Amino acid sequence: GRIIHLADYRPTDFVLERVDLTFELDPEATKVEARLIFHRRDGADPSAPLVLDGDELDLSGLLLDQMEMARERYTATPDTLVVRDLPESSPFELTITTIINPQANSQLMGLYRSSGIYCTQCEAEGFRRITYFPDRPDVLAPYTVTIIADKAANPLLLSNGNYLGGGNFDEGRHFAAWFDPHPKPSYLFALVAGDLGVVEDKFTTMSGREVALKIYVEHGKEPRAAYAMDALKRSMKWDEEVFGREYDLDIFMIVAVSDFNMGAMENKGLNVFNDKYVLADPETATDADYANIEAIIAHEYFHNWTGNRITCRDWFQLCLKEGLTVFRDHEFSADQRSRPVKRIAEVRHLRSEQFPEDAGPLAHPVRPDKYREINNFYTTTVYEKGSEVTRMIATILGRDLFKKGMDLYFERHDGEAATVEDFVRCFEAASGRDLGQFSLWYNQAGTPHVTVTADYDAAGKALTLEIEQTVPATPGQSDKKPMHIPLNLALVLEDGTIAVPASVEGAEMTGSVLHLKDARHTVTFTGIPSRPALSLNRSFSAPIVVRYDQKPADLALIARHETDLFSRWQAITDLALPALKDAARAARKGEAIQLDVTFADALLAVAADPALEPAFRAQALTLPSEADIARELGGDNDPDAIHTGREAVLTAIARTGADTFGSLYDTMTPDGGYSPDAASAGRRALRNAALLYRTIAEDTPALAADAFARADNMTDLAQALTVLSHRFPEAPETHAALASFEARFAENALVIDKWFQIQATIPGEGALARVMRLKQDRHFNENNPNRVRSLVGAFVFSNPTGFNRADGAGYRFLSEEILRIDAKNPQLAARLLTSMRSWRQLEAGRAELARTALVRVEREVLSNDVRDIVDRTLK
Ligand code: BAL
Ligand code: ZN
Repeated sequence: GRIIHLADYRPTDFVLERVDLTFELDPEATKVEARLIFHRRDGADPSAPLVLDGDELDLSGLLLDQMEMARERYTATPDTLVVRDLPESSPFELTITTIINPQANSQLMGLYRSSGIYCTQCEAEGFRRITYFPDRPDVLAPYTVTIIADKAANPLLLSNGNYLGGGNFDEGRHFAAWFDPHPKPSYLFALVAGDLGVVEDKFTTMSGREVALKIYVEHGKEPRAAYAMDALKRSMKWDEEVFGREYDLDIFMIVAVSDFNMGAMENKGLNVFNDKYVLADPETATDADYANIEAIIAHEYFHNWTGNRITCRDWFQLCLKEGLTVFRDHEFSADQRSRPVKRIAEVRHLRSEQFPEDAGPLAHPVRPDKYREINNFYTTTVYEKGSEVTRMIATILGRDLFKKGMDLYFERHDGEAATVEDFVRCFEAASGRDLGQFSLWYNQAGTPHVTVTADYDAAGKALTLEIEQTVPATPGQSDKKPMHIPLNLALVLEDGTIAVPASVEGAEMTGSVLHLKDARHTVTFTGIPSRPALSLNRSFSAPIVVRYDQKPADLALIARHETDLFSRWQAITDLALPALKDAARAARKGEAIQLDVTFADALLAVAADPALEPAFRAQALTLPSEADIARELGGDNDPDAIHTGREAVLTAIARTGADTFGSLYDTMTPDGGYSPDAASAGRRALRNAALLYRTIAEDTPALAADAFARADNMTDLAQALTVLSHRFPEAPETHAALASFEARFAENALVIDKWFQIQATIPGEGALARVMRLKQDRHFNENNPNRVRSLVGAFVFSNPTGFNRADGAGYRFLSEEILRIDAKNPQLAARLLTSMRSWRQLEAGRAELARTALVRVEREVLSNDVRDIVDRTLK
């Protein structure tokens, strides 16, 4: 595959006016007739040919204005159709016929079959697997779609927009026609056909229009779509109230399918979802599943404005829709749940997924300037860091000006394919601020490091901070410029109050936000009565790494008194990390660890504080992961030592806090039946954290086995099974629990995925053999992405000791999996291979074995997707 550059962007020579598609569905030979009306763009070369994209296509007919085209006027290959001698200015109609095979489409891109259902996935470049087309996001047109199919097998025929009508044909066939009046790019096209159950509801928009809501799921699963429907209605209401955005068609449909590469897809009026993010009931879904469903339903719905009404000019602008829409779904969840707890979860996710990406060989800017395979840029950098960049605009401008800028964006660009520059200009216009330097966040990769030293002058009652920012070198970018970093901070005095400085010099400050714009700042706060503790990057105002050598007593003060709850959690984390790093170093040398008393006291004080919400206390008790510790250690990492050290710290806390955990386990019991709301989920999370610590202290499976037997919901059941199997993999209680879980949920693939995932993440040497055995299990299906991610994905991404075996067998296993999966589903294979992104941080022996496995993939790989990842990972 060749490399595509942002700088090479040119508009098309031809403007697409209308699209009229007819599908005659057949599992192995679907006939697609595309009637496309074009005219040559004003000013375009009058002799330029029309060049259309294809992918594995076979042209079976081509008409120009209903007339057969002369053979010498066009050239068709599987991946392109070039048509010459077209009219200079008048519109013309091309009719293109292709025959495609949905049943054989194992890539799950374009039109494919999932459990007997026809469905499509077109983002980013799947439409070109259906017909020849200008398959790029800046080509927008209204679509009419007619679907013809066997009625008994496919009573349901769906596409984008509003339903026009339908009827019966001969031989048991029928048809349905749909019209989408909103001009859209091809990546938002969708078609679904088959036999599905439906859950129906209605929503009345703020201007009083009634919208029919339909969620389609496999027959019998309708009750499990109720929560998704509720989340959808809350999303629609929230977008009206918070962003002033109203829905714009007569119908909004969601279809759940079981074979899907992504989480979900925002096709206009017809979202297609991975069923994992639709189906939930207390018996089969965890609290985390409910939260994910709520967030993803909202995310895809919010795309209707940020992505669909305003789309992207080209794929380099992907963050324009994704970063912004993640920001919107984060805000939605924060409003529906607990804002600080949500923020903590977001930051944990960003640090564990995006920070390693930004610090490794796959680092790229939020708005990349080149790509070889666009599928590989649906990354946590584009999504989550993109969201943080949007959040920083809101922080810098303040709520009102941010809203004014968003309104201007909708007003200026509705119906257009826009760029990041267009977006930023709206906030500049709304605020009168220059966001030129700020825009570096879109173009410079790498996580900025901000180093702070503090000096308190007691006589002058002044605090001076030396603040230095550096942005690490990343692939293709060695010299970085200083960024505009909005650093929210508080000076916490000994009595727990927050100091209000008389003056601030050395950097601009708005409210509690310090604006860092230079490589170095010397900032002086006056009127500070005593030496304060420094609470930096409150609410995680910027996606940076802060380096400040804070005394443990100061961190404990912040953990107790900060008004910003995120910062209280951060202080606990800052106490935990040195302890965990020391423990890893000690474990590597075979030494015992000494638990830091300040850390243990601060942690247990938070855990026991009834004034704090349970979900927050549970977050505090969830120590940084082994991957977090590895990242902090920075290199020469031994995953076994990190694991052993962390276990030692957990054990010390479990013993010190035995009373606290005992009483939490007894008191955080449910009041009444299961409810997925955030407060109830928080109590379960805290009780389940206590279960873990109690089990560690007691070192027997009894309590977890009891919890497993008593659980009346999947959250508690899955946690009990995790504690049992991760702590006592060979205990009879564990074997019994795994067997009973499997027997009880054998018919529910999504629950069996949890069973795979729990077993795939059992730490230690036995993991690889266990995973290989589970691959032979009757429930495993190598063609289903959810199954592969639950078993192979969980092992390579979330089992640091099992995967990083010192003998390299984990890496060899991954290389074989990649090569086999790649032959069927390159996107899935490429995604799995990103688990190797931090291989250079491993100690020398493992790093060499990892490199050898990567070289093998590089030598034997077939797809552009995997080749792109492996080449960059090795570079
Ligand atoms: N556009 C791909 C799926 C999503 O981000 O919503
Ligand atoms: Zn999205």
